Amino acid sequence: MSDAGRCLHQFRFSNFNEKARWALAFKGLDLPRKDYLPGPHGGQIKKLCPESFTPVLEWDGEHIQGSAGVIDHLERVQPDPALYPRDPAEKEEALRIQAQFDEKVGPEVRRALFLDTMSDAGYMANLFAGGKPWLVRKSYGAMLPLVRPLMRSAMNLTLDKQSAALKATEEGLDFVAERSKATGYLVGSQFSVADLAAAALLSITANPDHADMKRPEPMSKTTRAWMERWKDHPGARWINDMYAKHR
Ligand SMILES: N[C@@H](CCC(=O)N[C@@H](CS)C(=O)NCC(=O)O)C(=O)O
Repeated sequence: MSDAGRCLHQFRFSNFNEKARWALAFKGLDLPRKDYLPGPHGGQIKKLCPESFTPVLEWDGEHIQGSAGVIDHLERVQPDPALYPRDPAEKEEALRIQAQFDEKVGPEVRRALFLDTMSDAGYMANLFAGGKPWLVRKSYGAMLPLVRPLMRSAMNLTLDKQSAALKATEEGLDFVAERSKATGYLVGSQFSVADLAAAALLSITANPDHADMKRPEPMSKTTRAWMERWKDHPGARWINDMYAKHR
């Protein structure tokens, strides 16, 4: 199959973009990626799609915005290997779990992370602009004080939301630890969209050993403290297990 006219428009460091990357990899699709920097990305993405958010899958002239839409598209164009369970009741349950993580846990864990760590401009620039030339990384780091207010409003980053965000993160980790006890998976006895969504969106608590999500070393002080907070949670161990087996 030709990959011409197909690519992933993405942020390098992002749990929702990681969800789309994982789905592509699971389907054996190694598409080119176009990296955007949070802040300047808005106008560029809006030239492709109605909203400013990533991921956006470009597929033969179509632009599919949002991780769930990307997965749904991939299930149609490349059904094997499947991410949707064959059994209709299991499929419904897996999609329900995906929606719960997309709507609630994913944004909350991201909010908790950035509230704790976004003060480290140099480290943030490294995460987002990692693949860019040195000068771009340096200028992006210098620009971050200007970008931060945009990030604050896009992700609703205010300190009064911190404890709810931490609580939702912990509940997400508790949920996966509990639900996976019987079979290792969240629905039935096989890896599905539910596991992929939960593990990708929570991956920012676990520092999985994968080039797309592993934090650059040395970690900033706040990032190290964030990792320490979750490292012994059984949910974090489940995420690393899903990465080892399926990513
Ligand atoms: N529901 C969407 C959420 C995507 C999302 O929140 N993307 C963030 C990055 S993690 C983004 O691009 N934010 C910038 C913006 O909204 O302009 C999905 O599942 O993809």
